[in-house]
Amino acid sequence: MSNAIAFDMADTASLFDATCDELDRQGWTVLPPQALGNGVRVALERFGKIVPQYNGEDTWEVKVKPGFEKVPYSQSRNGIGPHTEVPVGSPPPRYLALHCHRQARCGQGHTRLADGVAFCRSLDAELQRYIHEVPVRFAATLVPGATSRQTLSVPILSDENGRSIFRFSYNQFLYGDVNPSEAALNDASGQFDPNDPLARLATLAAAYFESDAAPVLIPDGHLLVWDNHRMIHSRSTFSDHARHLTRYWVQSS
Ligand SMILES: O=C(O)CCC(=O)C(=O)O
Ligand SMILES: [Fe+2]
Repeated sequence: MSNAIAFDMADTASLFDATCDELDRQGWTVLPPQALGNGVRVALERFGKIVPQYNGEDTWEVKVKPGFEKVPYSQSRNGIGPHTEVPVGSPPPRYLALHCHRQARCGQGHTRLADGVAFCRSLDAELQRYIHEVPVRFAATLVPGATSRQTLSVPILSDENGRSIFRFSYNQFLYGDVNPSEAALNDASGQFDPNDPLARLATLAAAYFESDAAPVLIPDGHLLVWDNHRMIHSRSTFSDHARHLTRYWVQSS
């Protein structure tokens, strides 16, 4: 093995160690293209096993497709409220990853991240009790308006096999589904019961995001990875149709 290759491998290994530390510390990290020389899949194997998504495939293209102009959906240009991925999963994927092929050039389209556990600590005693004790029926359709949906009843913050898992969906709490249809959005039309704990949590999370979320505009060729049992993410609206990311779900043992 040449010295240059040996140096490159050592370099990549220390880069990984640094990013793993950052992931542990702040709940998310961005891997640069140099760390992805052997491919995104090889890089993600450091974190766990890539698992199939709602479509049964290992990857999901976060890319604008026609038909989703009015809904807060990954394949639209619309913003998406604060959520964790796959709250109906038991467990949800431990890590989420977004590999950026081409970021929006319009200055928007940020993936925003905030610490869900810190958000929980910011709540009043009544809501703290609610998130720990009251099961919430999470519901997810694969595509807005589809008939088949997955559901799971579990408290927002639960302990599963000795690990704390945080689940959240602004869409679900306000519109009844992780991927609400246009009809569900119109039905609600801004009428929320201010005493409903789920509506209160959705509103509080949106405000928390305004002040505390880190806006990440993943550069082309980079891979954003975050801890989906701890972090909440959202997306800002954008206008550039060419934005293209590939999403991965990673499960750890
Ligand atoms: O487009 C993004 O930055 C994130 C979209 C999203 O929430 C997802 O694909 O899970
Ligand atoms: Fe998401």
